[in-house]
Amino acid sequence: MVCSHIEPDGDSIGSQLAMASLLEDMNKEAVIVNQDAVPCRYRFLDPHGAVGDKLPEGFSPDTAVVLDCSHLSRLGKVEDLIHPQIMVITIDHHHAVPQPGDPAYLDPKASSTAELLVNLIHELQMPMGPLRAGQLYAALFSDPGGFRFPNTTAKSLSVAAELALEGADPHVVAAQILEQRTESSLRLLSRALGKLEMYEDGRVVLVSLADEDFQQCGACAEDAEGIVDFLVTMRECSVGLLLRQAPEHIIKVNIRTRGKIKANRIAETMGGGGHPNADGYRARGNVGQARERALQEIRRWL
Ligand SMILES: [Mn+2]
Repeated sequence: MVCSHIEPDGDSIGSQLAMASLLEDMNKEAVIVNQDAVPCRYRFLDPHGAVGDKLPEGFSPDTAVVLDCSHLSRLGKVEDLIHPQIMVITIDHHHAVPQPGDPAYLDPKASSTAELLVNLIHELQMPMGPLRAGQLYAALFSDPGGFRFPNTTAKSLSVAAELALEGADPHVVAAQILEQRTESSLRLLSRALGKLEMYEDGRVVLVSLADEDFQQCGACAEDAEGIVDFLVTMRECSVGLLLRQAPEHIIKVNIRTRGKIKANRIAETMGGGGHPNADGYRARGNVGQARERALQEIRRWL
């Protein structure tokens, strides 16, 4: 089984699809399992619905390939499928915690998990092929925010060029990932921009969205994607924060940062921890409490 973190992103989905097809080419039966569904913007990568949320009846994996996931707890419910007798292969570009005694391929200097998979394909002397090239290109493109974040490196761009030569279409991938907004997501963005809160002379820009904001825009949770990225484009801003009410007194906090301040440093102390520029965590309580705690933590790092 090939699994990745809760709320999977482009690097998760693209890398998982490429890994599963690689395993199949090696005559291994591979199933992709994630707790959460493929976000709309990455569904073009999985037209046949290969990414599932449970194992098929009678399928008992002997190996779990865990991609782009810094800790098994980040698998959510999928962690329960990993019995002690299952070998866990960890492949990640975060500071991941591998299972003791099990194989791992970790490189925190790599731009993305996809970049590591390209290296692995070379090492195994397996063919790339246009399908895998497209999946891996999408992952490689999306993790550094469309080649904008600091993890955009000469190496990742040269891997991107290689994947384009192998048949990935950069224009199609960018258009699918960045230019497929729904009306409801635009309405939600407009509502969010109407609720801007500035702190620390604009170095922190915050928006909190309640259930009624989503309802009145006809928006779903996924429509909030990209709002926090928009906040951090303001000239003075170092930290963009989006607080979203979720059921059961949970507030989902999304953080984007730029400059010296690191989103994962802020998120780590609150139980998150992942990307240096884009991270998140879940807080208990109401929006006011979540806002205060987040601002308190951010002021330590500003
Ligand atoms: Mn990643």
